[in-house]
Amino acid sequence: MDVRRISRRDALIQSGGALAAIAFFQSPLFAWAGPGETNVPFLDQPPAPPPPLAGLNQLDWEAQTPDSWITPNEKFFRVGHYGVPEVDAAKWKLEIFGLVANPRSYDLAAIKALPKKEVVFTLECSGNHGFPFLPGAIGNARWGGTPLAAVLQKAGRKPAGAEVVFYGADQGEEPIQYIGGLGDKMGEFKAKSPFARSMSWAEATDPANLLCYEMNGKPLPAANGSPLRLIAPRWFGISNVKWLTRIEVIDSRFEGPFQAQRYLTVREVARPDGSTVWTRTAVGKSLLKSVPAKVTVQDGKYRIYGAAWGAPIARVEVKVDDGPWKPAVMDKGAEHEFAWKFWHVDWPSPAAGEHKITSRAIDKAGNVQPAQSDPSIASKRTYWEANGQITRTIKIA
Ligand SMILES: Nc1nc2c(c(=O)[nH]1)N[C@H]1C(S)=C(S)[C@@H](COP(=O)(O)O)O[C@H]1N2
Ligand SMILES: [Mo]
Repeated sequence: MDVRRISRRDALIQSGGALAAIAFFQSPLFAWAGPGETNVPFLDQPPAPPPPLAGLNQLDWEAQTPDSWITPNEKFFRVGHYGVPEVDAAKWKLEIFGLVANPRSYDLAAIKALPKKEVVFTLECSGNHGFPFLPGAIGNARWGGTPLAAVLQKAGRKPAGAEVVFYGADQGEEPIQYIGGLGDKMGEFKAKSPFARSMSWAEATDPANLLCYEMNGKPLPAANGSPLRLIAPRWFGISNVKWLTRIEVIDSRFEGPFQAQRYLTVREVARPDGSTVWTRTAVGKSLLKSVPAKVTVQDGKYRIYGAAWGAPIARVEVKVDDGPWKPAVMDKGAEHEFAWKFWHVDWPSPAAGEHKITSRAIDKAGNVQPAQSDPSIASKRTYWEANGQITRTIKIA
């Protein structure tokens, strides 16, 4: 049996002996702090989020342990723009309609009767690290459901069908601006709007996408979208529509508020002549990213642990203060395309005093996670898509 492919908990059950468990726990394959290692807390602790965001249930990077590669359901972050809607699973239906040859609706039993597939995927909110109070809107789970592509193909796209819209059961009031008529002033009214996001037909039929009803082997929790959500492993959290009730195929781009209004990245981009031009682009696909998660000490020897995700990760490098970039040891996750990778670097004997620790991920295409000074980050005037390199500060006694 290949021990690298089973979780520590499985190993404990299968080994059935405390000695084996201890040996396993100390194995270098399971980094992220074994017994004897003590946390050295970062000096730059995040401030508390504003009250409306208090229920986010953020990941605490410094509390991660050897078991933390999978985030337990009760520790998984939660974002719901309109709160958690009440959905009665017994009456719930998923409707597939619009520009399809065979519109139909599924109840939960019909969805569960379809072929089952699982994916380990690290879901990150596109606002993560965009604010000082939001460093933990991320988690890694084993999601279970049925491939979306087969359901869409069975519905059959009509020739004019271009875009697939995913509607949640949750809705809220969104402002609509209008001009009443020639010479009239601008006005605004509020309109009920369901949470919705879209993808092109090609993106929606990506074999990675799941109609998901299970999270880490348990029924999907209400806060995470039960009875059914979209899991779209190449995308930021926002596209992973929860409480899914309707899928509509339309002939033009979808312009709902979470697609075309609220989730835009605005940049002030420098032009060669010294002027700037303001751009707006949609937030959607995940971006290459890493963080230094925690520092530990054991017998005077320090170690930096972290994670990397958002693109196919090739390697991670770590820099202390203005020193050289040093390669990290990749510990866990390599075999899971869409899951975060855990890594560590030894920091044998740091000098006493304050230090800055920065990590950067490099993907398989050779792209490097941008520095904060990189134009893609420095020109940003909104907080989404904050995938710039992250620096943490620590004091060594
Ligand atoms: N229906 C619906 N789906 C939604 C949202 C929402 O408000 N309503 N929020 C999105 C955002 S912004 C994120 S980050 C993820 C969070 O998923 P989680 O709550 O399971 O962590 O759900 C996404 N799906
Ligand atoms: Mo999000």
